[in-house]
Amino acid sequence: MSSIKGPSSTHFDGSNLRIAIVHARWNKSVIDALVAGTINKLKECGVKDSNIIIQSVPGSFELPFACSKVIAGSHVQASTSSGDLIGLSFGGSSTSLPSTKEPPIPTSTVVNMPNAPFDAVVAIGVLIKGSTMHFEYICDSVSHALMKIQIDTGVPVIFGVLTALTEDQALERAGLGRGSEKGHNHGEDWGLAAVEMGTHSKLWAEGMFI
Ligand code: DLZ
Repeated sequence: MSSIKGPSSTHFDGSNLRIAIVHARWNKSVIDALVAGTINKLKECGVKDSNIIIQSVPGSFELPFACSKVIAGSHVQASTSSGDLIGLSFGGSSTSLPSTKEPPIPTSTVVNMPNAPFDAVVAIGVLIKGSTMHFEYICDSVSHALMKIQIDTGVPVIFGVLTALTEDQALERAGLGRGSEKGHNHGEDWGLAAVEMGTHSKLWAEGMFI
């Protein structure tokens, strides 16, 4: 029997949106699939490659701080006079759980600073319940903090944090199920939600309620 869960479909044009993805690196295979699913949908909605900015942090607990800083930084970028400026490039994004790979070393490069702040941020993390209370504390604090950031900044923060009781649950929510049921990649929903909320937010800020 098909499920009634999930939002009904709509289409929003993301071609003039700038979106940040901030993801944790714990539980890498699941994270990678979710980030890929998010990017696929952003692109399908017309968001340009150059307008998708990806940053990573060690774990989900770091997501609220990172989202807050990334939003603030994009306002600084936007208010900086346009033209080529010296910026920092961080290379590839996803690493492993907790990564044994060296984090990318920022290198100084000439970049064209964009003149628009982020229209939405997608915060992606995968929390899998262990045998301690760690899971409960992180789930609770991260979800509250992400909600507070979007309300305080006025920039939509998409809640891309999976809170799974088992590894199998996490895999299925990224479309990687081990059994015959592969599940659905929730990253796709988050990409669509980012474009929808980014579009709404831009229009609502102008008093347009289409
Ligand atoms: C410590 C920890 C644990 C036990 N589990 C997870 C997890 O399942 N998913 C995740 O994203 N992060 C986990 N972390 C790391 C914390 O989020 C955080 O990075 C560290 O406590 C350092 O602040």
